[in-house]
Amino acid sequence: MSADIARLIEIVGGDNIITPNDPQIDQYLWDSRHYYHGQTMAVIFPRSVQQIQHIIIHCTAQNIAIIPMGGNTGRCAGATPLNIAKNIIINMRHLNKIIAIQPHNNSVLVESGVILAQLHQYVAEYGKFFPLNLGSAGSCTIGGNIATNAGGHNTLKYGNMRDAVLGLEVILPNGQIMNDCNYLRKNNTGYDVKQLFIGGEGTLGIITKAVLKLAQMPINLQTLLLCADNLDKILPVYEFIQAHYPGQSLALELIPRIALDLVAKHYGADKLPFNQLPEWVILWELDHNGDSSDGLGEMAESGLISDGLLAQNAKQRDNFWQIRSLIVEAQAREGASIKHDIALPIDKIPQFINQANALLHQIHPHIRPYCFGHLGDGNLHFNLSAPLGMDNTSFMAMEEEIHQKMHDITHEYGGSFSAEHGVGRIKIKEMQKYKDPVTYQLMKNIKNTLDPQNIFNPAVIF
Ligand code: FAD
Ligand code: 2HG
Ligand code: ZN
Repeated sequence: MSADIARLIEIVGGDNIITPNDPQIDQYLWDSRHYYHGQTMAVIFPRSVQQIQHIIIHCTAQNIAIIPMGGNTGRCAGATPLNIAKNIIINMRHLNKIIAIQPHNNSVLVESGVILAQLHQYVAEYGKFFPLNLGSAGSCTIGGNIATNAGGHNTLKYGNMRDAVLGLEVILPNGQIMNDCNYLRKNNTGYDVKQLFIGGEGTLGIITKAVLKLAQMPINLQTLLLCADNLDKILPVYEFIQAHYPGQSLALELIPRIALDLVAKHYGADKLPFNQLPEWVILWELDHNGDSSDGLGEMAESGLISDGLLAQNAKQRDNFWQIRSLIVEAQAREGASIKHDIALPIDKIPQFINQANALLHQIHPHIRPYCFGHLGDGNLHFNLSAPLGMDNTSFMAMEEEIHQKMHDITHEYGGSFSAEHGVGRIKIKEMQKYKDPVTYQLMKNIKNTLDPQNIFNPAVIF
């Protein structure tokens, strides 16, 4: 056993570490899509902040890279140790206590290994609502949500994870603990340093605790599927909803027919509540003190939608949401996919989709584009599956060219090559190409100041 492993065992105990001779280790070496595979000296499961502090001090002294890991559901291989000689993974799953809720302050203090869905359940018992919601809620952690500044379904009304964070505790690369567990809504006391760790993708330290903002539980939640015959209807529907239900929409999710076909193919046509599949569906969820079927009627009469369904009960609501979340799984069943997680000005979305589809058609006429996502905040998941009959390797050989072309036009539209999933280890080239150079240099300066040895998540973001 190496001296490093002996020291790490001394810190956390032999039961809280796994090393490469243990076959269990493999699950921690893959990214969530099972595309990227890394190597590590050890996966460590600390049980206290002090243990993490000691691990960091040891790793900094010995130049061992540290990869923070939450639920390992991230989409950019940010928690996967690729091509790094000496590294350990710190998995946060044991730091999973909800420490205290302050119902009158609408806030909650949690350890960063708390699973998102557990927080949802816990605060619901107090009549409170934690708005961040993602398809991975059952396994992603609050620390991972903060480190990626996760977005998800409810950004339209509540913003990203950043908007939910009041305070943080972070252990820095030099082993110091930054205690900024602030509960205040107003606190103008110089630079808001915690913002660096939100969306920092584990490159500047480990988030150990967070104070999060809660909302009141929506009491009149209504969930609808709106069917549109063509892409030109999408913006008018969006505008109608914003004008007639101002501030009430939580989610507006876009689903193309090709994705519905895929859900039917893999999970059965009975998952879909339509007689005939519409070209486009908008999944709309709102908190509205009235009957939103009035709006449905108006949209249908004015020709904006061809049909619309209002969920009549919780089971039907779950079914509507299941259709949306099954798209990701159904596409995985089709084999390799080339993914784009892009943000666009909302009013440019239909034009962008048409142009991107034309471009993809030129690259290969039979690429299957599954363009779905968070219409409400302008975030498309423009994910591609291989032409039928093409093997994964030949398809993935086109990945770089396709990424370049798709991200170039995204940039031309004033968009971003990463809306909510981050940069991780897989969008480094895009960072160099599209990020404003002065901002990029400032980011590097910050990294060098906080982590001069490049211990934390080397080769993530930069
Ligand atoms: P991990 O994957 O473990 O880590 C992600 C990054 O954060 C890594 O760089 C890691 O080093 C760092 N990190 C993790 N914990 C810490 C910590 N305590 N301190 C410092 N750094 C840390 N994302 C969205 O934004 N919106 C969606 O709608 C969405 N839907 C998804 C649906 C599915 C089915 C899946 C599989 C993923 C989805 N994701 C989505 C991506 C992913 O779930 C989020 O990025 C999530 O926030 C990652 O949390 P995690 O705990 O799994 O983090
Ligand atoms: C979603 O919105 C997620 O479903 C995942 O962000 C998308 O894996 C994906 O491409
Ligand atoms: Zn998403």
